[in-house]
Amino acid sequence: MANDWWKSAVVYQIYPRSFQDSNGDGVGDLQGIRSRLDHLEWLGVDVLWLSPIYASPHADNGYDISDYEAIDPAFGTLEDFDALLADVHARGMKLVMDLVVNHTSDEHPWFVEARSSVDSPKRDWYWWRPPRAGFAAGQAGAEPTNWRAFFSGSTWELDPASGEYYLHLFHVKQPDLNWENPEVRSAVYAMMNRWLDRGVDGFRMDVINLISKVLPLGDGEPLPGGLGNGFPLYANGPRVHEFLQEMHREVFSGRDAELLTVGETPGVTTDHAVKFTDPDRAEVDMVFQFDHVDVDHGPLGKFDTQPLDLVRLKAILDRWQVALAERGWNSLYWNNHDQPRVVSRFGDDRDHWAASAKALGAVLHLQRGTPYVYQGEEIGMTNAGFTSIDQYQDIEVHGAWDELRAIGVPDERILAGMAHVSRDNARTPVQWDASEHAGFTTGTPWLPATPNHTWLNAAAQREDPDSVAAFYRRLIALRHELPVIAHGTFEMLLPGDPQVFAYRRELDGTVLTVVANLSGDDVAVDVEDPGADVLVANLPDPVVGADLRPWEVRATLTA
Ligand code: TEU
Repeated sequence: MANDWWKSAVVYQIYPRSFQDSNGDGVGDLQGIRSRLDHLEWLGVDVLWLSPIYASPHADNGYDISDYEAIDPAFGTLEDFDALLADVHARGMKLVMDLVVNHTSDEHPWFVEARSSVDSPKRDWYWWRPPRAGFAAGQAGAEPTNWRAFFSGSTWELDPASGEYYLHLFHVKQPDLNWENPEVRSAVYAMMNRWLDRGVDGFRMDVINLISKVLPLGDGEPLPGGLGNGFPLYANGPRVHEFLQEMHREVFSGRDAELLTVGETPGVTTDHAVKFTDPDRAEVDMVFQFDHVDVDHGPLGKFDTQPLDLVRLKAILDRWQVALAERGWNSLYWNNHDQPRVVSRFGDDRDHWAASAKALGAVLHLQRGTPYVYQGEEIGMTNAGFTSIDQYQDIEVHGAWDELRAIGVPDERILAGMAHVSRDNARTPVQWDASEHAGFTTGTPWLPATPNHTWLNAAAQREDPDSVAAFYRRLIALRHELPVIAHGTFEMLLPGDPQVFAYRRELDGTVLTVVANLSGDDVAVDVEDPGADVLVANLPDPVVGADLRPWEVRATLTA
């Protein structure tokens, strides 16, 4: 197996809670995943990435882990896991686990012990600080730094017993591990090694570029609302590359070629991304950057959603293609469990649902990088259509609701933003068929299935050669078949065009040209080679060189 087999691979992300329930409790589980492997094999994906299935109080749906060695009973048992892994391998696929080690749950025994006493041998496994000088514990403004947490409020929580605060970049139930402490790092590496020894094929590393903080911890630039922006003080921090190189030595060396490692890296710059993914540096295979999915955020954050500026979106993706052309490697994604559904966000889920889902799929999959398909994306699943705050389960939404109301943003505006970009949009049950609850569960689903499952579902699409799913299947097969897709150069075309996304790929004399109309108007394009053959298209009777119809995509090949 070539060392860079993952350059021609496609990864499929499973969010177990919403994928398939097998026991009627309304929560997806490992046996449920086993029962749906046919679909994934049919689709042709190479690697499955499982969002966290470890023991967890589920404050953040499993991104708050209380035991790295155990499977959460909601999902099954270790035996179920071994059976799933064996099934996945038997079908020629790989299985990658989520690794959440910037923080644990506050219910993890490490934190319970750390919290028990200032003298605990585990005290220094987390970040403890006294109140700010001149302030009493609990007094307003006593937090050791002014940082705002990702899920609203301060990043510091007072532990009344000791009068000290602990750091949580995310939720109060997600205390940050102190990676400065070598014992923490050894414990994490040992745990990773045990999972690899068990047979897993790699890791998707949650917020891995946040593990090294600038010391001493200090205040960030003030934000509206009184807190400060700590991000530059803990993202891409001073020791992050050193830690990942150490992890590589301690965990991956010797078995690296078979594995896939991907770092989730919010706020990563292209310079850091090259460092993270340059094979000579031995850190990770690829990272997830966020610039393109932050494109519609407004001054008040993600829920202050702005209309898509396509020229800007293209400039961002072009910049990433260019920056990682010589060294390093891109991940390509529109969707994951934290992002709204792309057909609703950048496509047109009302008038051109199928065409826009396919056009967006093609534009992404034919770029240079490893594509990730998030469950349900392959059938063009849409946003949830929630209209009231009570319909949401996500902690991020509820934190933001309180915070935005407190600064006077009208409810309707907040709800409109949430309907566009809340994470729950991605977390409704996978729409398997037209039956009640979309075939996801026989019980009551933890989040309701979207009503459009009566016509938008996998069963219907598997029978239809023109379906969104059939189109994704073809895109995945093309990456396996055509080296120009995996390995060719990338050149953006028509960068200033506000409706067309077009680019050219080239390898050893083979030229692949992609032209996509990401609008509902007819538009002219003049960048295709008139002698080229249509490789893949989303509308009937494509004609090379003709005006693009609404949401039409054509990929053409010249040998
Ligand atoms: O997400 C980290 C992250 O920076 C974002 O995706 C974040 O959730 C989003 O910007 C909020 O709007 C990872 C996981 O993917 C996410 O599900 C977890 O909640 C988070 O880390 C904490 O573990």
